[in-house]
Amino acid sequence: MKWGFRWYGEKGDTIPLKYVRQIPGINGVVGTLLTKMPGDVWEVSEIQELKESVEKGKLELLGIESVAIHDAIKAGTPERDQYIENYIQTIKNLSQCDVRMICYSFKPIFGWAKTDLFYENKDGSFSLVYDQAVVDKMEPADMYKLIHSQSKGFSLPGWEEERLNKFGKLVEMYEGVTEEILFENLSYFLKKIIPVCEEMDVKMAIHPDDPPFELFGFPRITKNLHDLKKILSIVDSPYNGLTLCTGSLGAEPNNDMVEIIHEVGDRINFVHFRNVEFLGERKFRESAHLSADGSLDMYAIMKALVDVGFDGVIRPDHGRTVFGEVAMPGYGLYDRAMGITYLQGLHEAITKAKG
Ligand SMILES: [Mn+2]
Repeated sequence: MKWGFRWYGEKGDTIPLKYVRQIPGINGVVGTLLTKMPGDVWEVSEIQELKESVEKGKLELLGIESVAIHDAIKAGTPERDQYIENYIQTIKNLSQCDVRMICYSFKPIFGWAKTDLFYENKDGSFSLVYDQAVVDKMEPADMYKLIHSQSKGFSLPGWEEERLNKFGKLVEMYEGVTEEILFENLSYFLKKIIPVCEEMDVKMAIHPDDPPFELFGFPRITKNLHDLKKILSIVDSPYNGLTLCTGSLGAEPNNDMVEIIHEVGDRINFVHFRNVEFLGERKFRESAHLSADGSLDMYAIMKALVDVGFDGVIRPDHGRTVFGEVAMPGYGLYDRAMGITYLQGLHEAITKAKG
């Protein structure tokens, strides 16, 4: 198992690698190329540059989060084949640079959504919050305005200005794309790329919906155990795998994280560890990682991962904004560093108790 940290690159992150390196037990980072648009080929020289910058910081590049999927592939338009070819080339180029894991998602229009990026907790720290009652009063495009008005100047992944400018076109593109069609389009994509992943030894890890329930009526196919099993059955290969994001799936109380891990544990290629506190019906707060601060039993989740023999990349997910830090909401240094240390404590105790 490798302990990682999400990192947006020297230009894109507020946190220098030398600080990430000081987190006890850390192995590396999960990186990205922020300059790349969905559908672009990631050139070997560009990947190599990212890898070298990580290695110069005495850390390992543990994977990519994310290589985004072009909307033509998700919507299933005739241009998709060209973009799938590009994706295949990126897989080959990553393999050439010895990068072995790609996190991605297959969500139309919205990658993730929250309604408050700086909700003040009782202790004076700040959390991301989702509240369906707020969403119900909004039009989809308002979500961009809300996120931008609260992002404090940070460019948030999935909420880039150019996507808002294209919003009307995007909605048009997905007209008539039901959950069934979206799933078929994912099947089409996976059947083309997984054989290449097998040959190149690059594991795919699809990220679940955040939140894991319907949003503005757009189709969502990565919400629960049923969906995940369906996706895994498209191509029965360890290279067609999952990102287990506890805070995404766990935001729906009916998603039993321990059950999910026991059912699909052998196909989990990447873990995002995060806790959420249920504040009401479809209303939750991204709490500190500690079980006592949220609604998820982090001990039980970690134990399930140990029990199924998880051996991939694991990282803390969104943290709160604490200690007066100025950072991208969810991606400050301090709370994620406290989170990973807590998770390592759970992991050590569980593995030692097993003997
Ligand atoms: Mn996640």
